[in-house]
Amino acid sequence: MPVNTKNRILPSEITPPEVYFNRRLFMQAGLVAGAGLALPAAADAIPAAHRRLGELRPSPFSTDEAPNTFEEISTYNNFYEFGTGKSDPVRLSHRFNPRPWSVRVDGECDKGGDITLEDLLAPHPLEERIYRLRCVEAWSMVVPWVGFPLGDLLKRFEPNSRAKYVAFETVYRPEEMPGQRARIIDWPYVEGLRMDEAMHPLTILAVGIYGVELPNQNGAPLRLVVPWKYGFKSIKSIVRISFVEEEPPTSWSLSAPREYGFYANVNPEVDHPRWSQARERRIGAGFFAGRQPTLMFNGYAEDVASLYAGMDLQRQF
Ligand SMILES: Nc1nc2c(c(=O)[nH]1)N[C@H]1C(S)=C(S)[C@@H](COP(=O)(O)O)O[C@H]1N2
Ligand SMILES: [Mo]
Repeated sequence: MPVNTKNRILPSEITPPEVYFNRRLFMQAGLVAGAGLALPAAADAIPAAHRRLGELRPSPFSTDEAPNTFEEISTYNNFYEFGTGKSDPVRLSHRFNPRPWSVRVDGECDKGGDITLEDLLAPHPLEERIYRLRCVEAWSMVVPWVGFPLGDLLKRFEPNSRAKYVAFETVYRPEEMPGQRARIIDWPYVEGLRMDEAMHPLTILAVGIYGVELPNQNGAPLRLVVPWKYGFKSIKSIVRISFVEEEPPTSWSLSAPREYGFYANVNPEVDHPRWSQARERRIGAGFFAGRQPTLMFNGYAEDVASLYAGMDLQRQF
């Protein structure tokens, strides 16, 4: 592993490599061959402070692309609650304490209420899902998430027939989240999905990366991951899930409606008003890798294109 003198990790802090059995098996089988110099170097360099999440089932939905390193995934973040710089979240999220945690579930459902993180997780076996994350800023990463399908959770609350959308809200704790003490956006961060998007088997709630609990900067203790949409839909540190009848407001379309729509499906054919979305820079790929083409629905078109049949994706972006 390349020596990084700034963030050197002591051998005693390193999670045993068997945690990362999946990726190692991929590598042994040559399934990530071709990644060449871009092979993640520090997959097993996970500080011991991050608790392991036990047995994980591998998912058939995983991409076979080489994951970014733990360090890349946990030091290059968008989490404006901790500041707008990519390195702000890792530097400024130490005071954030995601435990204990509970989530309020309300709106158009028969079994809403407050649920603790433990009760929320208990019935759901955790999986590893290796997904591309495509940020609207035209960079991407490959992240080995740990999570379970959001739809499995939503069903437990028995949404009624008026539940057409699901709205999500991030925690508001300005004393622990320095970015919230500035008016960067209207806090709390809010997001939403149409019901069929929320129930889609590719949509997950993540509680970890690389087999350990989510670092604060990645949205501890619970965040959404919607792999065919731009990264901003994947709302972090969720405290509220509401079933609603009308399309809910979302933070980015509230602050710049011309630039960010509700759907935010990854689409190389619809440019951002200020830049192209046709290509993306893979974080950590190195200078020689160049930019790679962005795929329609981030490569998940076969699975999700039917959700948008008949919609004009140039207008409903
Ligand atoms: N609450 C909240 N969630 C958020 C954001 C944010 O600023 N606040 N940023 C979004 C954006 S723009 C991206 S690209 C992803 C980044 O996730 P990562 O830092 O785990 O890679 O989180 C999304 N979720
Ligand atoms: Mo993003």
